[in-house]
Amino acid sequence: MERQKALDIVKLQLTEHRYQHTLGVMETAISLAEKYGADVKKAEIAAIFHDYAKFRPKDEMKEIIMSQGLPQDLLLYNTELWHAPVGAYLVEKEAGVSDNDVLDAIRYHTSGRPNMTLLEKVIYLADYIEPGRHFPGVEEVREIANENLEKALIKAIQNTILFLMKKNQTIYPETFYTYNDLIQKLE
Ligand code: DGI
Ligand code: FE
Ligand code: FE
Ligand code: FE
Repeated sequence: MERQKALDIVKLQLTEHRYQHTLGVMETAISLAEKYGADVKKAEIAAIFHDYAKFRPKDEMKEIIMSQGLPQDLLLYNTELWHAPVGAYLVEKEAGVSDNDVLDAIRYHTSGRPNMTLLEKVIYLADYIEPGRHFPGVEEVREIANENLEKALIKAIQNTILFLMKKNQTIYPETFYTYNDLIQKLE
C-alpha cells in the first residue's frame, strides 16, 4: 500500500495528537529498519497502522477479543493492551492489510512476545522513542537504540514495567515473558 493511502485511512481513526505520534513512529521505524536491516516498507506500513484501534470503544474491542480467538487473558488485564491485537484484526479486515509480518508487528507492539521478529522489535521500539515522546528515561533509550536494538528494547520494557508497578497496575504476563526472553538471549 502507498504511504499516503495508508495515512489517509488511519487519520480517520485517530485524534490529531495520535496522528502526529503515528507520523513520528513511521519516521523512527524507517530509520531503525534501515539501520538494523529490517524490511523498510513493512516497517512503514506497520508503523502507520500500529495504533489503528486505539480509540475503538472498549465494548467493541472486548467483543472482538471474545469472538475472534484472540488471547482471552487480555480481558483480565489493562484495557490499554487491547488495541494492539484488536488493531491487527481490524487492519486486516477493514484496511485490507494482509501481510502477516506487518499484522504481527501491530499485534505485539504493546506487550511484545518471546522470539520477537526484527520487524516487531523495530515497531515496539519506534513506538517508545519517536520524537513526540517526552517521558523520563526516553532519551537514554534513544541513545542505546543507536548502538544495540535488543538492549534498547530491554530498557524500554524495564521502564514500562517499573512505571506500571509505581502506579500499582497489573503487568500482563507476556510483558514479563518478553523481558525474560530478551535477557536470556543477551550476549
Ligand atoms: O498506544 P501507545 O500509547 O502509543 O503505546 P503502547 O501501545 O505501547 O502502550 C499503551 C499502554 O499500555 C501504555 O500506557 C502502557 C500500557 N501497557 C503496556 N504494557 C503493559 C501495559 N499495561 C499493563 N497493565 N500491562 C502491561 O504489560
Ligand atoms: Fe499502541
Ligand atoms: Fe509501546
Ligand atoms: Fe503508539
